[in-house]
Amino acid sequence: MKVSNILPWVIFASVNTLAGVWMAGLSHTWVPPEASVEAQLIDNLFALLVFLGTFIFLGITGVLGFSVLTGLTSRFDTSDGPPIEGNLTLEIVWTAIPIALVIVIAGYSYWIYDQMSIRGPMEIVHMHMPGMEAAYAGPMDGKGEPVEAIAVNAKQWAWSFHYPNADITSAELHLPVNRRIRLALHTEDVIHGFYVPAFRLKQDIIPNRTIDFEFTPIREGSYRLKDSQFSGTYFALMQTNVVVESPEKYREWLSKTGDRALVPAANQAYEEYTQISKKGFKPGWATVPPEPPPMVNEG
Ligand SMILES: [Cu+2]
Repeated sequence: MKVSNILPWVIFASVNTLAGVWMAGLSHTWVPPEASVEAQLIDNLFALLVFLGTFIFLGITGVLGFSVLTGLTSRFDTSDGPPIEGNLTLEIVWTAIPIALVIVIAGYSYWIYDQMSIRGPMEIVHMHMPGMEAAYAGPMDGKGEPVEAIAVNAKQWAWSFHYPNADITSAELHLPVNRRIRLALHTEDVIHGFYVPAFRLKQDIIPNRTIDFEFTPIREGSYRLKDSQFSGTYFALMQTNVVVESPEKYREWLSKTGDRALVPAANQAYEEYTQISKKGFKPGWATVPPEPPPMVNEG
């Protein structure tokens, strides 16, 4: 094959690669700031997918555009195109490449999932790579720091968080920065979804089962926890703040909150429902009344 035939393809592929790398870099600006170690891992996977998508998209549209521009026939040529039957080499190549890509993406995704070691459903389905010991984390994280254990309670339609070491309950999730967090996710009624976009983490909470869920917040700030499941009428209101703060500030918050009395948490779903029923509005169909708001140390 003559160099003059290969060179344009090499240039074309290099331009595509550069465009792909540029888009992959750009993809980090399309998502919320990375507030957890896991978010960094997920964003790297996302960047890889953006790179591959860009390369393939430009590759195909480039060849298509080139073919259209260079393959134009003269205005009055009504003859048929050459009867191309098939090309075994081409068919093998365009089958092998996607298969290889899928294997690479699947392997990399699983490696990332394992790196995250969020535990979560892994323990329930025992989905471990053959010969790979499950990283059943003990009370200490890999650096010998104690894992911060917090119990998360979900119900229609409110989140509450119990800190067993300080024996306090809060309607907001406070977390110390750069510490391994282990949440014990529990629901009192239906399936709810623990979803924090800034952490790029989502875990469904299943009735009659407590799911351990681990991650490491790395960026101080206030983020939103949402319910990613349709858990009924007021699911959209099932939101609260996630506050990531310095260990000092966290300890301060724990002790301050410990001095406050237990009171019913502010709960928009409950308030709205109570108002509506006070007005005597009858929707005409059965609806699930919200659970009474959780008792939290906010008195
Ligand atoms: Cu919910």
